Amino acid sequence: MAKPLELIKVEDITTCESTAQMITKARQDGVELFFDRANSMKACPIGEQAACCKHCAMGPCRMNVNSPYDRVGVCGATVDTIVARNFGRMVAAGTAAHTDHGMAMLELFRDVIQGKTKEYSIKDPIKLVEIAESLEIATEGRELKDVAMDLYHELELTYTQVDGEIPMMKRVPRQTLEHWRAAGVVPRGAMREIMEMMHRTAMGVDQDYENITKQISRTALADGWGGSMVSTDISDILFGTPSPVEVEVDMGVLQKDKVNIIIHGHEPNLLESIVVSAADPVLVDAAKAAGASGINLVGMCCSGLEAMSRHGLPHAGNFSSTEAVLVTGAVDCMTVDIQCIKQGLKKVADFYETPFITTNYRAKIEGAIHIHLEENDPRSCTDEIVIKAITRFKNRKKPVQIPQITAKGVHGFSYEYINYMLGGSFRGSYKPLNDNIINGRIRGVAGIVGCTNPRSKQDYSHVELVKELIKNDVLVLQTGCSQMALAKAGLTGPGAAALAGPGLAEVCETVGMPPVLGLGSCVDNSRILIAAAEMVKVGGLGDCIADLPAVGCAPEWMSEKAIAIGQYFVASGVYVVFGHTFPMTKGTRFEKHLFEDLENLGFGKWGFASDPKEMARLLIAHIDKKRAALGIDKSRERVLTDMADRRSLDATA
Ligand code: SF4
Ligand code: MSK
Repeated sequence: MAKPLELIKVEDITTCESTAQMITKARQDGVELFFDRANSMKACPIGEQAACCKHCAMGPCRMNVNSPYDRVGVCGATVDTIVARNFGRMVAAGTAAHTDHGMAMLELFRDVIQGKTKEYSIKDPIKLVEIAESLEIATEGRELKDVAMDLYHELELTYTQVDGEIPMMKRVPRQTLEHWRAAGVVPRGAMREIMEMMHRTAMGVDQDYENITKQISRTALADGWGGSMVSTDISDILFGTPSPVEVEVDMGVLQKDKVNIIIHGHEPNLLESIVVSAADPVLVDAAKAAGASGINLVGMCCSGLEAMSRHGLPHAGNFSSTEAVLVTGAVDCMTVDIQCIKQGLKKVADFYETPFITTNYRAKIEGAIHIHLEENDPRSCTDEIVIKAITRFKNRKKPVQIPQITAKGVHGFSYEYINYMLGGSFRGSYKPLNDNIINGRIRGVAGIVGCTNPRSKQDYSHVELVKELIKNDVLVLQTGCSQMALAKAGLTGPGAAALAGPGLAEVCETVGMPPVLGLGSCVDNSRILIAAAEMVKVGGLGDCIADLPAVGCAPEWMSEKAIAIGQYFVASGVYVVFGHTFPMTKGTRFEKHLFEDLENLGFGKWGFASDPKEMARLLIAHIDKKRAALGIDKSRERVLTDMADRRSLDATA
């Protein structure tokens, strides 16, 4: 039996004003949201520290988190084995999610090349050729279709290669790759790595936490430099590589007099087709005949990030706001594909009489309408979704209450655009970035990414951390739900340069960029890896990724995908700090291995902090350590954000 709901103050749940208004309304309407469930269901203290094993029927075996070495499992497994196995399975699950997504994109690419799918086409042939050349596929004088087919076969190995290095290893900086070879962590195909990870973590197999960690790294690298990277590259080739676009965000983008359709999930093919359906004059006329002034397509979560960066569509909010947006009563349909889709959405959608439509055979939800998106005929699915939304608009009965809050920002940066932005169209280059890091105007680079979590005040850590970093001249790259937290707070526009330290502000002004660059969805973290590889290649900042004054952080993470992402950055040489919680038993040798030893072995390492100011302190200290090692350190004080800064942000928002 769940405990009775204890209502906590809305201001303690979220810093997103729209979401706060909708939580209040949901309570008045008697609708339960995931914030309420997080409040009433306390996390199991043993599970929270990953100290429980249920890998066989001799257990489950629960370790003592206060004194982790006072017992072992029935089979004799130590706490280090148990926690490492649990961590490994999280990485395997996160890697599986990204690689399955990537493989679906690759299959779509194949069908487009073979002419089986006519609804999509190759939008960025230049990127296709660049990726082919980076993998040493001949392009000179060949038909694009032939190059594309060779590229397909080469990239398929990312998933299926049984032995040997996957082709994407050609994009890894030489010294980083040599280090991986020496450490025995160069990935084979993701299917093989995930299979081996699951095998080695089964009862009675790998019971040496250091050896398990090697497979954890290998599996994660098959994600970051494999499945995720293919997903991003193929999405760009098929749907266009993003370039900066000004976008309106927050729940105020819903329009009372229009048919509002929310797209939520991760794969771009659903949204690419629905964009076409929503612009179809027949359907627009049908919407008008129903009394609407038009159709308003709005993105959420990572689908929304893809939609805004490729089409400039408005974005209503991140993971923690997907139930809350339904409470407006203004959503005429929510359609979803894969990942981060709460089952609880169905119940909230039912209350507000909003059609809730799943479209992917891998992600059905009990009771939801399922309209399968057939890749060879996506329009029949997306047209039907639009028709259902129009019908709901026509029959709207629930009162509509839309928070009148919006913000504007610039999104849609990519590795390629940063290259062009910094170096100019004729000789795009990361050299100006490296030069500005070497001369100290930019102190370092931080990837601030990841989810929001109902057990953590929504958006708070993302925003406070990023403010702290830019004030200290750290250039911030963003993906996933974190990007939307900053967008709502007004920190993704050029005006945010007013909050940056003098060096970073000068660079932003000269180049005309904000200090916070949004790079897309959570699968697009591979863009940050490629940017890091380019920084190494350009020179002056060491020989491998581990030498760069670069760090990563997911302050409010929740998904296994985030753990896989964190691990592929750590294995690539980056210091990664997570906030909110960490699936680790404190005081164990495995904890020391991840948080200290890996760095001494030439990788990056993990860190943890629950307060954003402490996260910033850890990240900046690491950047300064790397700068000192490179001999480019200048003594400088860390500055803290104060009330004057807050007022200046309000003025720029
Ligand atoms: Fe317990 Fe060992 Fe079975 Fe895990 S594998 S449940 S520790 S007996
Ligand atoms: S959607 S994985 S909540 S970033 Fe990519 Fe957001 Fe995290 Fe899902």
